[in-house]
Amino acid sequence: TVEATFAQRAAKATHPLASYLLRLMELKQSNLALSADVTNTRELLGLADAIGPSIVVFKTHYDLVAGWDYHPKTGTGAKLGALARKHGFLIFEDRKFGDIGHTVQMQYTAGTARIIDWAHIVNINMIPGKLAVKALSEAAKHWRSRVNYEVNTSVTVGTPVSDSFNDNDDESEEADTVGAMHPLPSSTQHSETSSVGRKGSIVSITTVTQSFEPVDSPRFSTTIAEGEELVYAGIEEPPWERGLLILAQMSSAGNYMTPEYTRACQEAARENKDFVMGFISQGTLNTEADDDFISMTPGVQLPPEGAEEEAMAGDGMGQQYNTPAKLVGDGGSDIIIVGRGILKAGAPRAEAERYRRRAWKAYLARTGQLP
Ligand code: UP6
Repeated sequence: TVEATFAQRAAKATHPLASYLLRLMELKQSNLALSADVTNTRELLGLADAIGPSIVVFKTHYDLVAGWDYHPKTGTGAKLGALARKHGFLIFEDRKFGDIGHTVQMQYTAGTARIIDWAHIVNINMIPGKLAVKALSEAAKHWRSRVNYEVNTSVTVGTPVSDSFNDNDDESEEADTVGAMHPLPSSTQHSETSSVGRKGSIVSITTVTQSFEPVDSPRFSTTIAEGEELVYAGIEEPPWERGLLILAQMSSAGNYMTPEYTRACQEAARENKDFVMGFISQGTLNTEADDDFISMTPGVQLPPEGAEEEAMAGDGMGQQYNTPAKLVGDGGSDIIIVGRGILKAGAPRAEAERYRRRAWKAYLARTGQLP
């Protein structure tokens, strides 16, 4: 798969969310994920809006964000969802689940955060064993059937959205679940109708383009330098599916993930193909003929503009950095995950574009698309 283009892989991918993501990558010419490690919601949403055009995945650690609003319809998850639809990216909560199956199921679907409602993608540490993967997969299946049910029963073409949802904020799970993805409209919201196909049936649903207070975090209001065109083009909304990444290799020095452990992760992925869309790894883990998993790689930094592209130093706390050329080009990784390389830059937007261009070029070179 390292030589296949994202478009070719999208066409034959069996996981709907993986297929969507690969198409999104081709369309936006981006294999960049932003690791949005900021500590308040204002900065988080400001980042999603400012960097959204350059990325295909927005990675969160919701538990380090102060003031995360847990409201299913108007909270931080729902707002991120609106920005994801606006710019075309998927939300990846880097929760690194790591407990027994029953517990991770509950952590994924319940509690205050209700991660499954707003995160398209989550990931898991394989330490507890393969059955934890199965447990998350079951939870996602259940969630999806509930969403299907909700969409089929409560939303029909032409029905004003405001009538379709329960506004009384009760504890009803169904109302909350759909509400998270289709926030209640306010007078400033505008709605449109689109078609979504699932399980072979086309259901017309009314989507709401949510508007909320403008996010004008001064830190991320930098404009793109002249000549740096954004490449975003429109794409339909993502399928109502959830996906899992298995944490198979880490970027940190001295981590305990042995080759044997990584092989076990590959096995678990192959056994749960309908839910596992890929890996967090330091390169491609597609080692068998049938494998077509997406690899996302953290531990990425570029030297300053103009400097030779070579390995960067770590952060003094174990993190090790490599360049897009090494990870995507030589290692066969698909998506680079960048946090501080972009967040700490003087002009984060322009810096995100620089990472996007470099990672995309490494992909083009790998797949023989450079002249
Ligand atoms: N991350 C790693 N290495 C891994 C797995 N995950 O760094 O093996 C995550 C971190 C952080 C991000 O939790 O959110 O990727 C890297 O951020 P940085 O680019 O600022 O180092």
